[in-house]
Amino acid sequence: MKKYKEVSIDSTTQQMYERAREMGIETVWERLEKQQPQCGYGLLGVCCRNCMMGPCRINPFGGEPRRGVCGADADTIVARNLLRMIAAGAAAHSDHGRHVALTLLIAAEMAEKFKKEGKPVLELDNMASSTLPYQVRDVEKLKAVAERLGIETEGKTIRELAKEVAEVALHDFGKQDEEALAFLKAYLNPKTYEVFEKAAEKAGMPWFENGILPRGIDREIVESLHRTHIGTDHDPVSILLHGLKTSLGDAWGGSLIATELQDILFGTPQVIKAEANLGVLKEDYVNIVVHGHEPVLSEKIVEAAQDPELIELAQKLGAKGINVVGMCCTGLEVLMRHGIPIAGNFLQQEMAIVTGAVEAMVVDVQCIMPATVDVARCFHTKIIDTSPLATFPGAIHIKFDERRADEIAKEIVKTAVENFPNRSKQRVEIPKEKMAGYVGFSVEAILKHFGGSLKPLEEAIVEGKIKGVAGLVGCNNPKIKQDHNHIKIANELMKRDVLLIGTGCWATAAMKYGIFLPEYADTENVGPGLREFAKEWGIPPALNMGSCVDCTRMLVLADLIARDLNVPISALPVVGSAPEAMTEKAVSIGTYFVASGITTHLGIIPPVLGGPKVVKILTQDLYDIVGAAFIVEPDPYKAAKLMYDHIMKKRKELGI
Ligand code: SF4
Ligand code: MSK
Repeated sequence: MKKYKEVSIDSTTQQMYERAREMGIETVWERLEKQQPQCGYGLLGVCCRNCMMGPCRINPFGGEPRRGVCGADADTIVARNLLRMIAAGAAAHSDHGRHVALTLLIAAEMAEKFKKEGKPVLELDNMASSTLPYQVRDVEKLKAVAERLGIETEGKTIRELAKEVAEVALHDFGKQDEEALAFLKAYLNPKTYEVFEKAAEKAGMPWFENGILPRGIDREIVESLHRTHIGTDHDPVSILLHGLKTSLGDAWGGSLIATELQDILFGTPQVIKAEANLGVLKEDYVNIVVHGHEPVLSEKIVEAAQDPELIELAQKLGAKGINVVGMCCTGLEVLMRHGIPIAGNFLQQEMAIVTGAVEAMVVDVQCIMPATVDVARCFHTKIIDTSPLATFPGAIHIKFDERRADEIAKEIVKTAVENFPNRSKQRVEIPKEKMAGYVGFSVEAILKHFGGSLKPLEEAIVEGKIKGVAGLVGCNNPKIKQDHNHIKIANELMKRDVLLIGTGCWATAAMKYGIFLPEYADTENVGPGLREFAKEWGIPPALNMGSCVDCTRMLVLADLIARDLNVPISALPVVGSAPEAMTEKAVSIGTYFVASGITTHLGIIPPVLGGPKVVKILTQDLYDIVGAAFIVEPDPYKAAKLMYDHIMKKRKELGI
């Protein structure tokens, strides 16, 4: 068993981990320990289960067997496995995006139907009617997205525009022509577009029509499965090129659609102060943790928790009120838009339950451990699963339907409230620590803050006050002490005057340690140039840009800078990092960062080391193909140095 200080640098996690051990509750760290030693073939990526002649394993030391039963060698197997990881990650993000597009469409169609039924026309045309489960909260953004997509906006109602935008988005999922995605074409600067177009030719594979430009979001994911079927694609170069293409379908397709359409439906984030860490749970309140990824659900839970009848019920049952807090990315969505506090990142999901103070953990999709149900059994906590595509044995199933969103959200909140009397007061222990921070740095909020353009930021970069920008993303992974690498890399980069932007569990980690407070710029962890810039503009030295799908906000920001400088994204002094990566989605994000021209560091070694050609392509050859590549370095200090060196190299190339 691990000592509490070994599992996390977060004192709240340490406290709850100790508590779980005292209570004999198994957590992620014990389960990881029971898995030791983990399979060496799996870690190197040289195990294949793609057909029933296998499973096959390649001897990583050069002896026999050198090939699988079909003849596939280590590089083919490693590349295929990696492509399947990218495809799964892209599928998760993109299915999320599809869900949001369908929600926008459903809302627009309901408005049309209600209008025909004689309900107030103006409200419905503006999609502002409270009879609709989902409204258009950001009309300006809807118009801006429509204009980018080339949709005529003059003389159209909001309802008509919403419908058209949703239809263009949905078309990008299933279209069958060879053209690049409509969203990609609408958002990407021509110089980067050209890089995508020519990438395959540069890699010696001119038969890739239109290079690595994704044609259909679903199509690239399906093709990934096809290519990796036994007896299909065996060249690591073509397999990985398709990996880039699939990930770009995620970046400039599925994830981008998720972010942009969520902003339309729920509002574009603006700068707001909020709090993070387990200390946001309240002893006297009904605590509801929303966990997962899709704000289509969590937005409605936040609304339902404000229902006077439900608050009254909570009070009748002895609570002071209802406290909704977030976990993982759905938490970040409501944090960014409403300042709803976030209780923690990936490795704190079990810890939140161990407080004994959670009435319900309401889950949707992705990054939710099935073990939450087992931990919840030790307390009164109810796990409520809500997505038709994610069912947890032992949980309560209240499946969500957008058409009846309000009714279902109220049912979920009521279930939580009615569980309050089952809480055992003696078994409650909520860690005290929480930290404030400023969040809500959407691209629009950043532009607004800088007076309508990115010039101040660009000038600071050119002057050298800021050396460059690093996009930090991704998960926790119990193989690394929770948050340790997130914070070390962040500090090492900020010390070198690198401005940070970030999302996902990295962003929650950063917030927990005060990095999103403007006064953090006064600490020794921030260099003089970045300090001066942050103080001049009244911003923290690191900006929270949202959830995992909001990594696209970082791409859009990089793209705007690239446009202003008339260069492809790959020319910018910009780097990415996923210090504690865990999910297949993180693999897709890392790949699309690189494919888009942003050299990206991974702090966890992905299962590729068994394929020397694959390693060379990923860490070297991609520089010639897309102008960026992967840096793999588990040591956070060395990693930060390598990332900084890359930024300085790019500065030199730009002549600044
Ligand atoms: Fe083995 Fe080839 Fe089948 Fe993979 S595809 S399991 S390497 S025979
Ligand atoms: S929640 S993908 S653990 S960042 Fe998006 Fe966190 Fe990684 Fe899930």
